[in-house]
Amino acid sequence: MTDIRETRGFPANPDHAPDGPAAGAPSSDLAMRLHRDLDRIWSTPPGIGRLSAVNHTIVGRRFIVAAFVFFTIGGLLAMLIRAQLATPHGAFVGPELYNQIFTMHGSVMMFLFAIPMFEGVAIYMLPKLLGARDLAFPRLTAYGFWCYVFGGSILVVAMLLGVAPDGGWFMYTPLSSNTYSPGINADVWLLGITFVEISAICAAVEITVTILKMRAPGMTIDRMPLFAWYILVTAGMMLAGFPPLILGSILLEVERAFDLPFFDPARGGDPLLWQHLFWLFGHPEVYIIFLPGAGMVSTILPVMARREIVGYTWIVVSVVAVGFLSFGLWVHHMFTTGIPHLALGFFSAASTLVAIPTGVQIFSWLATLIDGRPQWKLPMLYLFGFFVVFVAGGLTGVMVAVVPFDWQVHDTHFVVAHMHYVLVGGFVFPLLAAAYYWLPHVSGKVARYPLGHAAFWLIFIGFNLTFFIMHLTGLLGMPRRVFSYEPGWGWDLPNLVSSFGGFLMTIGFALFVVDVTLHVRFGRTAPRNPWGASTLEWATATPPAPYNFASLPTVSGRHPLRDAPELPSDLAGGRGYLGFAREGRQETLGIHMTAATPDQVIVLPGPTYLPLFTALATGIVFLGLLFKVYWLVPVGAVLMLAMFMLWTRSTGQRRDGGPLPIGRGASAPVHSEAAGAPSWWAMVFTLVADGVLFSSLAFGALFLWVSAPAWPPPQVLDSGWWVPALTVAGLAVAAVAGLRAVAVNGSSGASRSAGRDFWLLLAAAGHAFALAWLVVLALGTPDPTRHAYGAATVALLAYAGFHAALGCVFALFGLWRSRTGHVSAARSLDLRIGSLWHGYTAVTGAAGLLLVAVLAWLVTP
Ligand code: HEM
Ligand SMILES: [Cu+2]
Repeated sequence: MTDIRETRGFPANPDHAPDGPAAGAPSSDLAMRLHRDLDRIWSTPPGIGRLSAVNHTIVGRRFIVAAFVFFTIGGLLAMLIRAQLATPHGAFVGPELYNQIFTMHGSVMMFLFAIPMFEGVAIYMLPKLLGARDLAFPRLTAYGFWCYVFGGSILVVAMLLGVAPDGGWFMYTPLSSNTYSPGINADVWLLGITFVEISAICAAVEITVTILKMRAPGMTIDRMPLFAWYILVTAGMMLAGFPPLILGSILLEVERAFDLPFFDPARGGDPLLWQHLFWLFGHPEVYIIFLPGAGMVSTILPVMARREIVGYTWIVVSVVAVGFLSFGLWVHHMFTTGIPHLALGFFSAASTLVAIPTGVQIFSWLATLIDGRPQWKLPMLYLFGFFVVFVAGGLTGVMVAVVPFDWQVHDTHFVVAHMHYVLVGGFVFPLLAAAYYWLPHVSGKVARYPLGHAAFWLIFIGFNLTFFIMHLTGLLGMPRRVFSYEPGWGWDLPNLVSSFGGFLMTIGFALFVVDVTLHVRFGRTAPRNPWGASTLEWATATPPAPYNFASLPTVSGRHPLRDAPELPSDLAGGRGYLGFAREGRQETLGIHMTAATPDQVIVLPGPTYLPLFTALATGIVFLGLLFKVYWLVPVGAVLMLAMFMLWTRSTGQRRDGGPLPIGRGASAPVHSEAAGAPSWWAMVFTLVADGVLFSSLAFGALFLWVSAPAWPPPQVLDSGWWVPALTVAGLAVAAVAGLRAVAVNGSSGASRSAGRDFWLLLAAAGHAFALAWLVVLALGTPDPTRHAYGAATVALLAYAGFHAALGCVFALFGLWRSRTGHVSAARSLDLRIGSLWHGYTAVTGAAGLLLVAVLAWLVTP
């Protein structure tokens, strides 16, 4: 309660706030003027200008709508599948088209619906839940959105042209290699999905930084809303889970385009490497989809049960545990590939183990319901659906974790049933609950007609009809991914029932769409906080203003709105932090990660077309690769780089500001003068993801050496020791020079700027020097198309080369920023970010070269 006593009585506008309303006016006028000023500063231009939107509320909504459109496309494809399988000898589509349909259904649902939908909800909700005005990197939000839409469009357009991917959503080699998939279909998948993954990585970095650095003052991590915990863990898993897939896709595309045989067993490659890389991503992926769903359950259920969640700490611990455990399970998708018995036993046991933390959450939810006073409102109904469906899916999950059982049902419709029970149960039902729970927030309205109930029963009954029966169809031996079957095998009736159920479910979803449309068009005005929730998103106006809060809250517990019911009006009255408009800048607060005290004013960029143009440039790169017009690739890449440079023109300051008043008698420096600025952390987390990519590559090289047939290679790289040594020396010089530049920049003295510029130039030179030697090494590598050894070596060298080249850019960028006055002793952010890159490049470069040397030594006869 203390926070609100502090809040009350604070002037809406501290005198020192530069262009706030004048002191002395009546307080409601002050508040009105504040809202007007903030509105002007934070608004997105109308008309065509909407393409320049970077605001999280707008872009989050766009993500959600786009993901729903893709869900509809995936759903229509599912209906085609069910129409085809409804009767034996179905005649809707032939085998080729059927392959495309189920591949696109799976890929669209996983990559273009589930992940972006969760990103959209997180992007829309997080700042509001945490008490901030936007995410850490609004332009990155928008860039991610465009990458997602463009990448997804490539897939959909390919489908309309009849060249959609057709190798299944997990694209196993050798089926997806050139020999068996000669057309463009597989390339569409590899490039389209990688394009979309860029947006996933952007979102993961930005979500992580936002949660760690931009919570409301006082919101220590043990006071964070559970949804933020789930999203934080999910984002961390994306940083570690997506890089293996991105790497795998790049390697497979390189194999397809340039014949480097990473996955070709005749030339030292191994198709199992693809399976490892894919499932290193793929298994965490199912938790990346489930955890946000569970986060929605943990948010909505206590409100519906009118009781605080039971076992907050237990839930947090189990979510973190799931995050870690899920990376040790991937091999359970490969039980039938002939792996050693010991590994079978280990991964089988580990797989049943995840049932424990998942069980902990289920019991917490049940305890909350039992001990609370649940109300049967619409979101609760969908939560009920979640419980039934998800628990059933969990049970069949334990069944398929048992190896002998899995051997029986592998690749049958039993697995299709299991997978949909967990995915639809774990994500779609919570999502529908969340839709009804948060719709009043998005639209400011409550529904007039009770269509949501009818939709629920249609979806729930339809779903179980479709998929419960499918367990049986699977046990009767019907394989998945077959387009037709013979009558009289006992599969006729169950398939017909499944298809009937599928159409029932579709009618349910259609009703949901109708309901939401009616709600938005004709709903009644919602009361503030209609469910009586205690989290901060309900402290905003509904629908929310683009700045969310006219001033920023302080929290002193897990239930800010319950502890201080007057908080919304206090914030709207400008009596929290930053309750003023300063120099027309979009400002929000950054906090110390653990102490949760304000430690910086984060200045955010406004609307701009640059994210859209950058995504278009990225699209040029991908289209160049897809259509094998390779000269387009560097053109697009240079354009991209130039755009990113333009982004930075409006970033940072050209003068030292010192501590700025932030209201409530406190002050903090602007982020470019703070030690732990969001962009510094963003670089750290980007490098974490990058490090996982490097480790996956190293794993791949060693895996091929250990397991692939046709080793050792006929020839090895014979470079002597001094070329690698010179390369590492160049990278080391760059890293040290980067550190020196930061140190000299922070010193006082006449030669400060000259010294800094010298070190930056030296860093660039070090990278260039290393890059030249890396090229020499690559040219000396035995023909990479002849054996996977050469291919792996070239891949390792290319990785180091790419980083050295960008290192050069970073160093020169630092120099440019220094010359344009963006760098001072107090403002060293650009140099420190560069220095992180230089250090990372030196470490991975040295490790990569060591691996190249070791590999050469190991395989020398
Ligand atoms: C809307 C209701 C849905 C229906 C009726 C449906 C139906 C099906 C069917 C019949 C298959 C098997 C195709 C075959 O093996 O021949 C399938 C595969 C699949 N579904 Fe769904 N599905 C639905 C929703 C979803 C959702 C929401 C997701 C994910 C979030 C999803 C993910 C997948 C995946 C990953 C596959 C495997 C594709 C492959 O074998 O490559 N489905 N679906
Ligand atoms: Cu798995």
